[in-house]
Amino acid sequence: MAVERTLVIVKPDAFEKGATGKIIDRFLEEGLKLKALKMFKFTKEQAEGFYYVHKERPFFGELVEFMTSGPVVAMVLEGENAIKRVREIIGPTDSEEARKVAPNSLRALFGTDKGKNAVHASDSPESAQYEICYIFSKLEQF
Ligand code: 3AN
Repeated sequence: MAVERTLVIVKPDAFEKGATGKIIDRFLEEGLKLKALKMFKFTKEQAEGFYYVHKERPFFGELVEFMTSGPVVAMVLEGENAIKRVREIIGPTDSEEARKVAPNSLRALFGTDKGKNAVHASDSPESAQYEICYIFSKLEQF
């Protein structure tokens, strides 16, 4: 299995709840290594660029509005099979479903519904590469 890097964002809802530390700690406890970390607030244009693959989806406007509603904390995590492992740790997109099928997942613990779901994580090697380069410069990655 290959060592991979993936991008995670603590979304504005989880940041506002004060869950950032618990979320980072969960990834570290699961054996992932922290390779980059920063806090910022997306502008509308930056959020639209980050989520460009979803621009035709009906919820795109809502998604951009939510992601620009407050500060976020982004990080790069590294480990064996990290992209799939991190997706398992965060759980299904809809936090209500996550509470039924994966009650210990981060979206079950800290999210509300499909939109306000606490955590973003890259879903493929291609999206991980795009998202890491979008948020972090080479100098900010270890
Ligand atoms: P995931 O983040 O689990 O890969 P996607 O790719 O289906 O989920 O959706 C991207 C993001 O768009 C999700 N993280 C979620 O915040 C938001 N989203 C998905 N479906 C909806 C929806 N029906 N209403 C509002 N926001 C949604």
